Amino acid sequence: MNVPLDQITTITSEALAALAGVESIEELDERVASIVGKRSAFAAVQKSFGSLEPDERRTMGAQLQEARRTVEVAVESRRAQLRAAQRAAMLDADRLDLGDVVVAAQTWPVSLGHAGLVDSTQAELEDVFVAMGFTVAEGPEVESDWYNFEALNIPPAHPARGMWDTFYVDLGDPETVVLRTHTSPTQVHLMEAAVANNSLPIHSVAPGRCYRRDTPDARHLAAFHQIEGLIVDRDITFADLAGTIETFTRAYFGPDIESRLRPAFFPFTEPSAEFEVTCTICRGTGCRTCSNTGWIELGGCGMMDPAVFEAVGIDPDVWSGFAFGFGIDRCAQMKHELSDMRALVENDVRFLGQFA
Ligand code: FA5
Repeated sequence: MNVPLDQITTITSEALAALAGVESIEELDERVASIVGKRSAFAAVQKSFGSLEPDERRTMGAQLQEARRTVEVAVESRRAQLRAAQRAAMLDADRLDLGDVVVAAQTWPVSLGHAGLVDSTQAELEDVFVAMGFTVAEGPEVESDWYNFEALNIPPAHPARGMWDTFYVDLGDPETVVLRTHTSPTQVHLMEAAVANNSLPIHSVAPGRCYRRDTPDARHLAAFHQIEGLIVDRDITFADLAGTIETFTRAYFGPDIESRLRPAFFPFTEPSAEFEVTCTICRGTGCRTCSNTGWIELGGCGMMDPAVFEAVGIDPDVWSGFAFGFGIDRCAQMKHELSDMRALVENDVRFLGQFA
């Protein structure tokens, strides 16, 4: 009987049996030295080969190495099995029971989100003007100098440009493309289109975003919204403008809010006025929001200046009209009594949630 060969067979079967009994990767790491490493039966048997004849020692050494490799492969295969089982157990523990989610959704109301206050105010303003016979138009937020200024009777270097602190876009010649500072350039687009399509008169409003290099404060933002109004028709007078603004104020704010028009200057309207309402924060007694005046300016307005009609090819002897531009954010601020306009852009869910 070949004793060393029997020994190798025996220790190999014992090593494989020991491996099969290992239950975890940690246990495998602890026991691997005694199964196949320096403390194993393989190491002991190898030492005993010192007493064999050289030829037999070589043959038995090769057999022992092969047996040890077999066990090493079995160790790695057992390690892979244990890792897969560990991962499956982890996934099982993490599995989400959809039944639980449904129950959670029923007991924990999930908010669906809603339009922001500026969007909903814009929609309300559009509704009021549509009910008054206006159609709703829109214009681009990036404008050429011509639309934002020149066609509105504000030539280059005119001191009135100082009324609007402008963001310029890095396109074309310097300072020829702007982020619109107001919605008034939409007037020019509407009139040009009406002339091109021979579709005068115009009774339109055009809401949209505007940009100014204004420092945000209680009544100002750098990106804000206006709604422009434009009437071009025959025999339009200042009384039509005043009546339109009065009708709008009552429809949007209700009968309790007072409004007034104060003389003002805009290069594209003559005469021009500023439209103000009683400050809803202090009800007219004066506060930080209205700079202690008791009034808040909502917009500008006036009768169309003949120079603007001429710039777009409308005959001022036949047509007359008026325009206005109200701040949408200001309307929201006054309607909902917000002492600081910055609340509209701070994204505080406690604020937003009040307007669901
Ligand atoms: C204008 O922008 C003129 N285009 C209005 C106009 C239109 C006059 C048509 C005549 C005919 P003004 O700069 O005053 O005017 O702005 C009008 C309104 O926009 C202000 O009363 C205010 O309600 C709002 N507004 C202006 N700047 C800001 C700002 N930085 N943040 C929030 N609202 C603003």
